[in-house]
Amino acid sequence: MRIDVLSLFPEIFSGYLGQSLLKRALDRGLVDVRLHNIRDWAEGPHRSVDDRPYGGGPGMVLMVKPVVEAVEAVQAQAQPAGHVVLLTPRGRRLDQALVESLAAQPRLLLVCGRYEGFDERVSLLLAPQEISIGDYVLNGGEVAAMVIIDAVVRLLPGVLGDERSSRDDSFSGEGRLLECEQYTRPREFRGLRVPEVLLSGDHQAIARWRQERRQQRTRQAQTPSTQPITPSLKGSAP
Ligand code: 6GU
Repeated sequence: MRIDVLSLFPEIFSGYLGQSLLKRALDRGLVDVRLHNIRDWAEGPHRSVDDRPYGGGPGMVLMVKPVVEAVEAVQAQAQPAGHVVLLTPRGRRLDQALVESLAAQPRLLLVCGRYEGFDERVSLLLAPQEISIGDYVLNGGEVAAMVIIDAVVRLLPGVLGDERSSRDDSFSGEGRLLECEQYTRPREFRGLRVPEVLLSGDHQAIARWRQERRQQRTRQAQTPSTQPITPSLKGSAP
């Protein structure tokens, strides 16, 4: 997959892309991420990318010309054309189903806004998919684009060592249940013991227990409550 990122602050991405799973995926050629600075398509002595809104009001608006011309120039750099995504708080809320549909694209073009938003003609001309990562306002789309890159890349074939681990993730697959709790050594820490069933070697019983826990955790996450979603580990086994 190729991912083109268009931003006024492309440097924001390098640190994150240079670490861990994303770095490994890039090094192995499983994904090709290209960063582009929208300001490279700005004109005039000040290379302006934003201006005051017509009709007045606070803040600045991203200008249509540099954004649209940047997208067109970046599209022309490679085949096939990228699926254009505009990161904006007014977009469709990101969830795992949307991440899966993005991961099925051969190429993505992620356009990050800053300031009070894009000139509306960006949407009219590019007909992008508009995506938000939640109901709160960020200073720009860069962190949202990184969220998308992170969530998409781990679904690409070969990125995770074990293909089962993304299938079993929270929100994935049948019913989109949360993951169940997990434990590793030691068997007991500060009086908290690993549930006995996980030590039993009875694979059917373990699978049954895990499925029950996934269902229970999902139900509890959907119910507003201050209760912990982990059962008490003190005392006897469940
Ligand atoms: Cl994609 N952009 C901005 N600026 N704020 C957001 C967002 C995106 N998603 C949630 N809040």
